[in-house]
Amino acid sequence: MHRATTAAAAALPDDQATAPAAHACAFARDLAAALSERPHSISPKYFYDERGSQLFDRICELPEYYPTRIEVAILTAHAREIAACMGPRAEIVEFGAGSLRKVRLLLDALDRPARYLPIDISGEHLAGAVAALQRDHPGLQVQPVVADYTQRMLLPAPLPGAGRRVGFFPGSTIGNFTPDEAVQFLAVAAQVLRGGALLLGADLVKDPAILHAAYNDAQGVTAEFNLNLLARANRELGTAFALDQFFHSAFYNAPRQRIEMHLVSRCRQQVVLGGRSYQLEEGESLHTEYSHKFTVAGLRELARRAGFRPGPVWTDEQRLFSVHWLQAPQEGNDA
Ligand code: AVI
Repeated sequence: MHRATTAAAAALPDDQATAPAAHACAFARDLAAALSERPHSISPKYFYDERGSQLFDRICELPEYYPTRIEVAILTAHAREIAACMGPRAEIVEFGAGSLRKVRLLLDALDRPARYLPIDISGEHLAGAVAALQRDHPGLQVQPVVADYTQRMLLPAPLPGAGRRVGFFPGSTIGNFTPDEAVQFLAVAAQVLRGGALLLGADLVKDPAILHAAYNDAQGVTAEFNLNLLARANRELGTAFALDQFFHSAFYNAPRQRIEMHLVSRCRQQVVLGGRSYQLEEGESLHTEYSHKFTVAGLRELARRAGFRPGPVWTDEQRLFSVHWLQAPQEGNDA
């Protein structure tokens, strides 16, 4: 399974990841809808086939793409304080089978972590990584939960003697949702984490030049990542997108506090999908991703609206990125 161990895999559940035919069908349906409607827009979940996940891993290593590096630095610098918030025998619930590198930072600092529950639409892909994790943490149980974490879900009952249940949603994947979707996701998280907390990574509003560089890297990896959506359609759906007839566009929309990624058509062209022809005008774009940026106060307000009580926040010195401790409602509390 391709979305394997990238933080991006945590992004947006690719609902039919386990059934390739059904998956191609959903992709075809959503791409057809995107090409029929104006403005054209498709979910960023379609970035993450095997090639897209590899490209995202490369993005995370780019000098311009600061979020991964800074979040890891924050988690490293504050691991002991975070572990103190979590308490002994904590159970970590990761939304998306994300980067084991990040969860390892927590596990290494925790007092006898009891269980790691990565929630993902596909349960297959953790197998290899899990064995190594268990070797390093012999008391740790790893139990993947196959579910769509944007929907209300049932988690296994806490282990006897387990401590607090803490959700982990790093990478600022929260920013790939619209604000309404973000509140909806947080409300689901608040329910499943009742009595526990959520540790959430959120990218911060900053100098647009830094943001622009992060999404328009000099090596063109982000451009290739964006264009891979069309390459994937050619591979899986038999379209014949001419990749050189599109260009990557990523810009900061300051009033909306978000990076927008688009694929812009260089000319008037026809695209055939499922026996139907769609026309794209010169300069017309297919919107592929939002990456919202937050203020600390704004993120805390979003969390409050979803039922969390915001707690400590950790940031780097330049306030590029933030990690939030959000207290979930108590058991039996309807809030
Ligand atoms: C996965 N997600 C948080 C990344 C982001 O920054 O929004 C995806 C990405 N898109 C372009 N570069 C990275």
